[in-house]
Amino acid sequence: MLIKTPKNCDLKENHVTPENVYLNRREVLKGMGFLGAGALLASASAKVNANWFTKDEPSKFKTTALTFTPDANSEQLILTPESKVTTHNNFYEFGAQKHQPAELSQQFKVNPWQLSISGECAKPMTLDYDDLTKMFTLEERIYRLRCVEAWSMVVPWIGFTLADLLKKVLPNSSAKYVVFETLHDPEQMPGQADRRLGGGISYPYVEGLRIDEAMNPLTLMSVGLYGKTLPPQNGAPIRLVVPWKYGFKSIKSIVSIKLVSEQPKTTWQQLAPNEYGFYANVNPKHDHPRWSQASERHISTGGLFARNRIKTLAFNGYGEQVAHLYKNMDLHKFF
Ligand SMILES: Nc1nc2c(c(=O)[nH]1)N[C@H]1C(S)=C(S)[C@@H](COP(=O)(O)O)O[C@H]1N2
Ligand SMILES: [Mo]
Repeated sequence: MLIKTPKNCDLKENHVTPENVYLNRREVLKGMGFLGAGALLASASAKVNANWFTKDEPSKFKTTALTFTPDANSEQLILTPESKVTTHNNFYEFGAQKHQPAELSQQFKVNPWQLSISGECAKPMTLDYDDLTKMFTLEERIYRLRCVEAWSMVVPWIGFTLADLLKKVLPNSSAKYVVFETLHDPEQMPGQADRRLGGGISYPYVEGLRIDEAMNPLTLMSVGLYGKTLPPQNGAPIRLVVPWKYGFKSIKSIVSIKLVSEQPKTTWQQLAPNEYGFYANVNPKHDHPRWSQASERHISTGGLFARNRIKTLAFNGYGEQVAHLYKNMDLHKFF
């Protein structure tokens, strides 16, 4: 695998180690007598105690290894540690705080799964769970991910292009836009059952692309990251990744893809149309009404006290591949 990992010595232990591993390690040390009663009391939170006194760990979602072609063009990008990619998430269906999706999604059922591709096309179809990883040759794509909240990561996704998928259903000439929908299942997704936990969004989460954006070779349907199937918090079993747009376009846990003739109303645009546009192209020159988009906090190496402030790039650095899609458009009007 052609994956560049940051040097561990740059990072604080509790920064790079998933929390359950971190806590287990403490348990081992305690068992060996390295941590005395003082240490035990000092960190006595309910959660840690539960881990120490009962042997049953909260059962964790199981991912499986994938076979894929490594990213041949991995550039100079340093990957964000896997433990950050899978614990600092936006997935409001599992809670609107960054740590909640990883905590509240581990029982999420992804198999069986059905993804329908329908609408303005000659051959609509439905994929089941096995199709998602078996229908196409999987490839790795190392992409920058830029959230509209002005933080960013670098993630080694695995998947296939949306173009390859759409070609299978034979879109017709009325297919001008593509609409995506996330699963709606309040029993499994606590943020859909509790408006406060779910950040006040009305579900299902909906996103959309123009057909030429959807067909661009950068636009990825991702089924994995870091060599394995996606964990639920990152959008298992299949999610979109559009690297030149703000992260909210990259909709997770998709059950429906529909080819349509009209521009769809998308979740964030409907919630606050003056703050979140349909296009949502990363643009350092177009500020969010409540904050600047000129720079971003990069989540990678550097530990807790590093500033990690970097300049935001137009189209998140992918202008060469996508700027032509917006040639005659006013990017302040169509933000
Ligand atoms: N269904 C759904 N998809 C979603 C979101 C969400 O809340 N629900 N959040 C979006 C936002 S704001 C971002 S930044 C990315 C984050 O993806 P990651 O958690 O894998 O980094 O997912 C996007 N996809
Ligand atoms: Mo985001």
